[in-house]
Amino acid sequence: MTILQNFHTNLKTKDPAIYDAIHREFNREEEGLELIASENYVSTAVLEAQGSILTNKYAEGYPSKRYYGGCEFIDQIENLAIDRACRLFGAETANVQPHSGSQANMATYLALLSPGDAFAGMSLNQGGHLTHGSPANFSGKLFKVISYGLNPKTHRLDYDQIRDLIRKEKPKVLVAGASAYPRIIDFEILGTLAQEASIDFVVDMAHIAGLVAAGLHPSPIPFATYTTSTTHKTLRGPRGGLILCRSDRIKAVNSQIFPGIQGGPLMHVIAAKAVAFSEALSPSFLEYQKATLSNAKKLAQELMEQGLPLITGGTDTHLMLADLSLWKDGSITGKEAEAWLDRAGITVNKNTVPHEKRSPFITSGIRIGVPAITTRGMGSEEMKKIATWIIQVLESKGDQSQLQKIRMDVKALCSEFPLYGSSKV
Ligand code: DSN
Repeated sequence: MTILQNFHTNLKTKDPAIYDAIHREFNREEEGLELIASENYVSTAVLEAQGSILTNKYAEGYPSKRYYGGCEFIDQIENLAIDRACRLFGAETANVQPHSGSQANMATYLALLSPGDAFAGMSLNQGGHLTHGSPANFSGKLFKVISYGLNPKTHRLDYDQIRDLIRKEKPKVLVAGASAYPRIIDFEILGTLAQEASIDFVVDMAHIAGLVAAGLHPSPIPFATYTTSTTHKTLRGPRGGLILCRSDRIKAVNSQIFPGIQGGPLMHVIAAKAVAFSEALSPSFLEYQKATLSNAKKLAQELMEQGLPLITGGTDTHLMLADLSLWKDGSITGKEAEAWLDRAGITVNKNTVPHEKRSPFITSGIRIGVPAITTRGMGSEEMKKIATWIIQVLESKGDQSQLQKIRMDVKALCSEFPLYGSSKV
């Protein structure tokens, strides 16, 4: 029996269309190389908790303060999730109810700012996130946004520039964190800048939360008013959000999550978060995060040795950003590279580069991350092969027969690292 058959015996007969789509997605995940930096594979224990009967329960409110009866076991689950999150990150307290990272960020902004107030955040096209002030997002619509970016020469965060911006523009909050930044973020310096200006400091550590939990990236917890995260990236839990803070700060953010922007918490997801936090507290999680970092370094080194320029010349984290505008004649776009790699069974996403000249729908870069392939157990040898395939795909310029051949090689490699111990559904 494979995991899908175990999980979906009823679904198969009751809703074959959905079963079939899940089955096909499982095969896609199993047979391809998942290099989207924000994705990962959860454990079967996380899957079981998230697929559990807890989805039946309404539990608006917080442990011991619910608006519905019958919450005694729900309270146990939420308290366990909070305790484990606090132990994992060394935080005083937590809100584990945000349905997503966006909602975690929204709750912290609303706890600290009124509509029209100003905050400073990293701009999306320099590696930030939509919720850090993009005009297309609630964060850019509700608040005045002061965007900071990277040093144009080094493509690294420029802390002097951020200090000057804070002094000049006087935002009420400094937001840090990134979706496509391959280097360590110095939360101590940023926290000091916020402190000097007597403003609050919010850190969205979604991408690096697993590395922070393992002690392999400096923690923002000692410096930030609120630290937000998703739970499904390097942290390898279910899709969802999380807020960590000091005990005297929790009330403001709790009331923004509920009743402010959410109703009933997703208790099946909170149970799955609790399971993932427990897994992240185990020694094997540290080994996993160490392997993630060494795979990222190896893949980056191989790509660069084979001629593909990376922004900042490498990585300190789980991801890297390839700059196609500097590769050969610069004519290949991120959009083309993403499509060709997809046809070869390698999933990445197109991404803007710091000096981007193309639109965000076309781009000149691709973002490449290793958390998912590291979860499968791949290591140094595999990174070498993957780098070579990426280069071959780019050199193929989309030639269908070459992409098909690489796809077969990718599939053969993936069959040596089966997901959930299953070789075929
Ligand atoms: N979509 C996520 C990412 O890929 O980085 C951010 O929310």
